[in-house]
Amino acid sequence: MFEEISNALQNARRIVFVTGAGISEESGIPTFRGKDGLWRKYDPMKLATIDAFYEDPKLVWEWYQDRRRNIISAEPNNGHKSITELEKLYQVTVLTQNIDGLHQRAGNSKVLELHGSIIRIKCTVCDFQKDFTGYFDVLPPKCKCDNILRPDVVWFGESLPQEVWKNAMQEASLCDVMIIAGTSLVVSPANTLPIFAKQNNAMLIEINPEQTIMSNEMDLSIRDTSANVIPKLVEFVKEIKSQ
Ligand code: BV8
Ligand code: ZN
Repeated sequence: MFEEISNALQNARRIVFVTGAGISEESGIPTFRGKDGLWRKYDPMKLATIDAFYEDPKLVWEWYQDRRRNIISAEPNNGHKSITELEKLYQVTVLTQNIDGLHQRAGNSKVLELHGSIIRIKCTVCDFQKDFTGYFDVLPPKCKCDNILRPDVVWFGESLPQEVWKNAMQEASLCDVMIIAGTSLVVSPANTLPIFAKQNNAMLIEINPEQTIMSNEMDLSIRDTSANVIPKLVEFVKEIKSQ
């Protein structure tokens, strides 16, 4: 599976993962575009906007409360966990579009959350924010300043947290190997990260059961799931590094 990139893996020092909903699919969290992406009859792309929130904050919160319940009860899978293993062999950074915190719960030590976190909540007005894994009885929940709270995620039309995005571009521009796992690469600017890596002549590896809009740019595309492939990558690297 990895023979054709063994030299790159042998000489690499810095590996960057770009991940999306697909890496959490095997933890029981629906993807956005997969067959189970729709929530009730709403298109996630429509609900994940500031307009939808101000139009009907109760509805949008019901959606996030549903996802929070699912995410808080989920467990990281072998895809997430084997990245922690890989940290023993390389300098690994994870650039994730996921808001579920499963990379961190799997022990991945360097994770940049490009689109925020569903676990963290913040006030729409004052600078109150905190991680919260509880359940809200009243929706939308109110801050002590009496304004409504929101999940600390990036909605469509909103800019990414600047510091996080700057660091992400940096990491992408300095990596030797970029592994793009479980993302359709439809959403920007996250989908530009492989271009930064290519500019640094990094090796691009795609792990996805399906073709994506950038499959032709990849040096290697593996049509299988992340929980199947990443553990095998760790075994392969241990093998070649022990020779
Ligand atoms: C911005 C947080 C500056 C919230 C998310 C028109 C054209 C081009 C771009 C735009 C446009 N109009 C607007 C834009 C910009 C827009 C955008 O990209 N829109 C897209 C839809 C066209 N981007 C933005 O708005 C960004 N901000 O640009 O700011 C700006 C500001 C003002 C005005 C203009 C510009 C903000 C984007 C962030 C939005 N927030 N999430 C929440 O989650 O509730 S995005 C959300 O959707 C996710 O975070 C993720 O990024 C995306 C879903 O994509 P994936 O994760 O890849 O999931 P998907 O289901 O698509 O694919 C899963 C893949 O996994 C599949 O390929 C599948 O085959 C594979 N898979 C399945 N199972 C497995 C697997 N792979 C491996 N193993 C498995 N087991
Ligand atoms: Zn407040």
